[in-house]
Amino acid sequence: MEKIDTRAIQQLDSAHYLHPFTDHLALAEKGARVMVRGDGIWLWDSEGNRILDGMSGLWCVNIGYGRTSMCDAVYKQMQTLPFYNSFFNTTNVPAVQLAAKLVEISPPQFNHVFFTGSGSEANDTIVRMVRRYWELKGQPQRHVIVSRKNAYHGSTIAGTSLGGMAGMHAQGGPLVPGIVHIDQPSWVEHGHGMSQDEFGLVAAGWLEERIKELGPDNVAAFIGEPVQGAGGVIVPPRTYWPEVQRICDKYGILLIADEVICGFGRLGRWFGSELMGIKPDLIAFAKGVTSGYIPLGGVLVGDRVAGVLTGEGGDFNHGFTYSGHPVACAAALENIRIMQEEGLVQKVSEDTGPYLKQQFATLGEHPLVGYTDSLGFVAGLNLVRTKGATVHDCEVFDGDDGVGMICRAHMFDAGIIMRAVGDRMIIAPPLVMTRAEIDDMIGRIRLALDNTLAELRTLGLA
Ligand code: PXG
Repeated sequence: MEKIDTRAIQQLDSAHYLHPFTDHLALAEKGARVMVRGDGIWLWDSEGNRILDGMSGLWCVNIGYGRTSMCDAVYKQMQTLPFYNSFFNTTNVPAVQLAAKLVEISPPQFNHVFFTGSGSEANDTIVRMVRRYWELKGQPQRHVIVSRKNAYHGSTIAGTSLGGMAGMHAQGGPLVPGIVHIDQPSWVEHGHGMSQDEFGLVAAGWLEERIKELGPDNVAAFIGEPVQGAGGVIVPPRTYWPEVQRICDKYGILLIADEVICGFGRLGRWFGSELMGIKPDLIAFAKGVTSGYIPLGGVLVGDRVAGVLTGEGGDFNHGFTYSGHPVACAAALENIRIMQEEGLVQKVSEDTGPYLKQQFATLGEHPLVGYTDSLGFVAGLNLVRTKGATVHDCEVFDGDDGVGMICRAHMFDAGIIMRAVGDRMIIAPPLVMTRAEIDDMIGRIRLALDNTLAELRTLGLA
């Protein structure tokens, strides 16, 4: 491979490239890491370092890097028809085939798909679609959407408004009106003195309280990630989602699952909703649909909404140039074919997911780790100053000490990418990861934890 001048790329990067969610002055000082190649679960940077990608790119490279059949599928489609739109009574073959494929692999209430270019656009579409649904039902006042604090639903204005990230809400307002937030079902944060199962019911009860405050006739929908991803891999108690479903049914409000992370095998099912035992009316997807090889997102539209939109709605004045992009859809078809051929969803459910759970839990013995949990192919651990009998008895670090970021740097040095959310360290590895690769990953994490502890002792923080 051609030799890359890292410094020159970093200088051009600082001069011209505005990155997402980045402090550019700080980045310019150290220079960005330049990723140049991927194969399987591995990445290489421009300095020749090989790094295990514990985050699947950004929760998306489910089939791993370097799949030549993905390149072939995209190349072939680009040669045949690189683009055509789906407006004005036209369609294209890959978009139609993908819609049918998604209907086949999704829960039975889904028979329609709307395509977008990203997860954020999927959620924007959902906001407009649920409000349109209630207009058509003759209840336009039903426009309020209930979401959760610390949720992530994207970075467009509607995605930001739906999400519950305080740091995002603080910038670039005003936000989209008619969106409210209840607390997240984080047992670690809010469940002191309760069993997980008890807490799950309490947390779902916050939804019912809020619906009553708002007046049930004003509430359009509830939206949540089956497992909160960017918020720090928050796995809700198993009692939570069924109770949320019961409450939504009781008041007739729509249930939306944002499966941008949880979809396409991440939790050992095609969709996380199946594992949580819920029947959402709408599902947002993106990321894993193409394993990130090409941008694509969309909305699975359940029969309840699709029936009204298509049956009574006339034009729904919404859509994107790239809705149903033939090349992106061809990539998704090949991605799903690979996942099916290799039985990746089943593998995560029955083999490597349980193995990851078992091995990840051993990290709980480390003196820095106060709590671990995992589900399918997501996992997280909490870094603490002193351990206690339960996570609620641990002494945590001062948020300003930046312990998570210190740990993250040691993870890189140990050749693994792990994401820090405050002092919680999380992973979402490619679904192709083998048992031997899980062992390798856990070894690297353990080494990085040891090195983090040593540095914290030197700094007088531990
Ligand atoms: N919903 C969920 C649940 C997501 O995780 C989006 C929507 C938005 O998708 P797009 O394709 O518009 O980015 C996401 C994206 C992080 C991180 O720091 C997570 C995401 C994006 C960027 C950073 O973990 N998830």
